[in-house]
Amino acid sequence: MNVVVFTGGVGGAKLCDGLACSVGEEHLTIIVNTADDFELYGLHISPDLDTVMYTLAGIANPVTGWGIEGDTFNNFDMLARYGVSPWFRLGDRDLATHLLRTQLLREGMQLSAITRLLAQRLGVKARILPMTDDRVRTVVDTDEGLFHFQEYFVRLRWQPEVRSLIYEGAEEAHPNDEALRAIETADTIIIAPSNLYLSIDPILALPGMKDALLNAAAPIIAVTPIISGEAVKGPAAKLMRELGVESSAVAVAQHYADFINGFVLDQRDAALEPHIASMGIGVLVTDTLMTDRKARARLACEVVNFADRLRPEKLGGCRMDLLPPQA
Ligand code: FO1
Repeated sequence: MNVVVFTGGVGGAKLCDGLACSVGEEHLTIIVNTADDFELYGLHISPDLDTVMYTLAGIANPVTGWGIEGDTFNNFDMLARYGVSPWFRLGDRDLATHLLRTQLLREGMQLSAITRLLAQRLGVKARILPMTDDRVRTVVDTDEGLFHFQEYFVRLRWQPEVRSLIYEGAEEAHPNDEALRAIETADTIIIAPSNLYLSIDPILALPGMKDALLNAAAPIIAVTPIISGEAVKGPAAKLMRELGVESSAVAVAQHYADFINGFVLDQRDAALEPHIASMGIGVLVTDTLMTDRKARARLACEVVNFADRLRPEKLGGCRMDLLPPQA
């Protein structure tokens, strides 16, 4: 049972956590967006890689979803004493990740190898794969000018009106080979409830990635990031409206329509099921809000079993009765 997930951001990491509980980390390959990566004080920061890694290691900040639970910000306070207060806050423990990653990159190690090392050291058994080892950066073209992703997302709290998105470097980048092989041999492929433009599209923009999905034997299931026209968290719905797209689950299904076989729709949008089904896409209607770890595992189990129903031959899906008690 090889499950491959495309993810970025906090919402996607929650589903990965649920999948780790329900199908088992050893069966999980997570392909992560790195176009949010960011340099600060000379440190290479990979927020989406760290959010998935910390979440699976059980040390993620449960309130923000990013950074480390219980982390302190003494470094931040000392910077403030120097009259410097960066709008991007790095926790003291979180700093260790950036220091080590940056040092290993400088020594010539690839981001994928570094990620494997850090995840192993945190006891994470799932395979966490950066979408590429090359430099790809999301640039946001807005009514207030061009901004790098973190400036738009954090400093400007995604308020500027977006005209277009550029995935700088995507055309020249090479998709992670291990990710391409994982897609080829997957039993199930899941597009997590991440931001379609900021987390998933940068991965799909890599040469060969979309073809890999189109040629995949596995059923491909997308989980909606939009419920009742709004995002669970973040700018997805606002971006859709600014890019002239209706902010609905139907529009998300349409965005992925050329390569998905199934779509997980939130029960609050059950009325949209016939419209999505009319696109030739299987639809699972369920509660997609992951309010706690049990909800994450339940949703993950439903998604995998939904994929099994869409796949001609049966494969052992996951069973709620097998879930570990702490899930
Ligand atoms: N998001 C914020 O809104 N404010 C921050 O100060 C901030 C710091 C930060 C540090 C490390 C890290 O891995 C993530 C951090 N994030 C912060 C979240 C980050 O902007 C987002 O996780 C992604 O880039 C979007 O998914």
